Amino acid sequence: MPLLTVKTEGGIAVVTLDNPPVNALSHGVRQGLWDMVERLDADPEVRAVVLTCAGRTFIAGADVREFGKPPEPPHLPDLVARIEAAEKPWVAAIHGSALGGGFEIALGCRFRVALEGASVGLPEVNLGIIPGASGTVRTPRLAGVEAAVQLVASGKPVTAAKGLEMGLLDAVLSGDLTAEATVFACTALKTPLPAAVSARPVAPMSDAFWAEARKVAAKPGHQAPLRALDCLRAASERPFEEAMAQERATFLELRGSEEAAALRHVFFAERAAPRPAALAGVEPRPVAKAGVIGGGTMGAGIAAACRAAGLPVVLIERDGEAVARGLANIDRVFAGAVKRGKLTEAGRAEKMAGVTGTTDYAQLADCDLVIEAVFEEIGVKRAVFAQLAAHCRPDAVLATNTSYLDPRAIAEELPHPERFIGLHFFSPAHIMKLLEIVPTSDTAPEVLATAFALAKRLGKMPVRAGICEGFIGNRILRRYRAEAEALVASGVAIAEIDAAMRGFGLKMGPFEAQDLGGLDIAFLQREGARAAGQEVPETLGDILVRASRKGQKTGGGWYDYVEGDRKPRVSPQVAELLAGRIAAAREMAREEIAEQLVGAMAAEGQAILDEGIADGPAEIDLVEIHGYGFPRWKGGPMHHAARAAALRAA
Ligand code: T1G
Repeated sequence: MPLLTVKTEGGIAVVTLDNPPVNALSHGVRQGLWDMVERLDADPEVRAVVLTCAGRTFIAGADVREFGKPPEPPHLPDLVARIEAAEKPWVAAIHGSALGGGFEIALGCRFRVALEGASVGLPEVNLGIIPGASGTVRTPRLAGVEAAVQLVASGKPVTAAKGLEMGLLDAVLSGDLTAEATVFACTALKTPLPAAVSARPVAPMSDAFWAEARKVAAKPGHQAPLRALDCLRAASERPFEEAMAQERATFLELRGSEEAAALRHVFFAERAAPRPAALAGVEPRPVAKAGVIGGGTMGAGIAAACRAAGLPVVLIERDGEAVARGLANIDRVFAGAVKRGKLTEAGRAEKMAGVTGTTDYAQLADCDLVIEAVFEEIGVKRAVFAQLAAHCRPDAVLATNTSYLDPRAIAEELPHPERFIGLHFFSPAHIMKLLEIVPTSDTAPEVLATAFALAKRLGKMPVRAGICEGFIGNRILRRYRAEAEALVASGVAIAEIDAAMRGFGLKMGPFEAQDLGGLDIAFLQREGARAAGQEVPETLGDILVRASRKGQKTGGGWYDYVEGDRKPRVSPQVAELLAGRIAAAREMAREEIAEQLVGAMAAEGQAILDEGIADGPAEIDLVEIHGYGFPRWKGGPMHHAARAAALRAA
């Protein structure tokens, strides 16, 4: 198949680009488009050109796989300029998404029309770069600075309807896109053409506007959004060519940055993880109805996630009161969605109508999948699975949402153990993207495939984890906290450690995070292990919990809090309690603190890999990014540690 084909009728040339899967702008595509402009300009029969794409989408952008290589001409900015300078006006006819370089090609066209449901965007900051082919320069000239800032700095695409409202598009069409775009082109030829986008004026904005935009866009250690704002400002205050030069220089500089390498790593990891090679050709079991056992925070979140994905849900609780509480917990999730404008009241009612709350396990008889999310106690969980064994179909997938217990112990007496699997959701389960999928040696491949298919349906990022204490994420978390405590013991200030991790890009440091979540959960686990005869050394956290410092909920943990205020304050009582365990105060550079803690995470990750608990370093990175707030633009602890090692070696 040629990359580009053309068909001319009634003076309108329809050019179709076909470069699966997403019509990315590879070298061949750029050259093909360039040649096409020349050819159609020279064709006396052609009066206007409609550019369409085959397959699922318009051009999704530059070819990310070519980013590591030196750029080859024709360069994209030149191609966009060439299209804009064509004698015959081009109309971009967009379906699917016009993203990055794809939208920039559209900016070079004289008109942009899109099919209903399409989207347009400049997502480059998500890859640690900025638009590199006039996105920061032409967008403000097309739609004004505010619209351009919204599009470029957030990296979030907008729908066609919104794009029309913002002035990014000339029309939203429905029906047959090519036919409608051809009609649009014919009509457009009847009136004088609008100026090329590069020739349009742009109104500069105030200092206050830019200060606010920077505040909104800033993320520690993530330079692309702010550099994009610099370019947008230049574009609104300086001549076109100067702004283009600044954009190009910034683009090339960022393309080689650590941040861009990290975000490319995450881009490909996120696309590979949902489709593990081991499951190629394995058909998942169909899931049309789900059961959830337990209506607490976790169970309700899981039930809401299933329901939001369109599955009818049966919620089981132990008595009528608990059923009512569980249903209220689920409803609260949908009420929150209504408040945020994501759901209508009618939608909320429809979602809740699809949830059956009951104490009767017999109601699970027609469920294809049941997820247990009851109290983390082996006896309680085993009793639930005995009920499931009695009432569920033998081919129904039965899952436990344990975070620390050994799934094998939970399912010890379960008939048909091939249908059993661990599904470790993260709280709040309707929001957090990570899903650790924990098969046992008995789990059937199609049951594993069903878990991956469920993750996709729920919009989760699935990562297979082997069985060990804490699976992947919580095992690394434990090591990270232990390392942070070791730093405290060595004399580094608690607040310095938290500040260092915030500076690295986490929302919270390790101690602030424990104060928010409560220190008692991990404490009780350690106590449980001690009671079972394991040797677990006394941690600093244990000392605090024994002094009733369990975190914000008790007015203090690693820090003190005053009522009604979540701001952590350095605690003299903590200093006193830990005095005997802490060396003399010492200074440590924040960057060094962060490197040491991330290094510890990566070392634990390596042990996890060596034991076969995770399939690869990229999967570990996804666990940290989607479950624990690790900054995407650092690529995850494994990527970060590997890059740091490579830089030291260089
Ligand atoms: N380059 C190369 N491969 C890409 C690609 C790209 N830009 N986008 C997607 N793929 C591959 C992807 O790896 C997967 O491959 C397959 O396509 C399907 O993707 C100069 C600097 C378009 C909304 O950031 O957002 O333009 O795994 O599973 O759910 O300013 O892909 O099948 O082998 O995601 O239907 C800016 C990124 C680039 C767009 C489709 N563009 N892509 O979603 O499929 S920078 C982007 C997407 C740039 C200029 C610059 C989505 C999608 P495989 P998928 P999907």
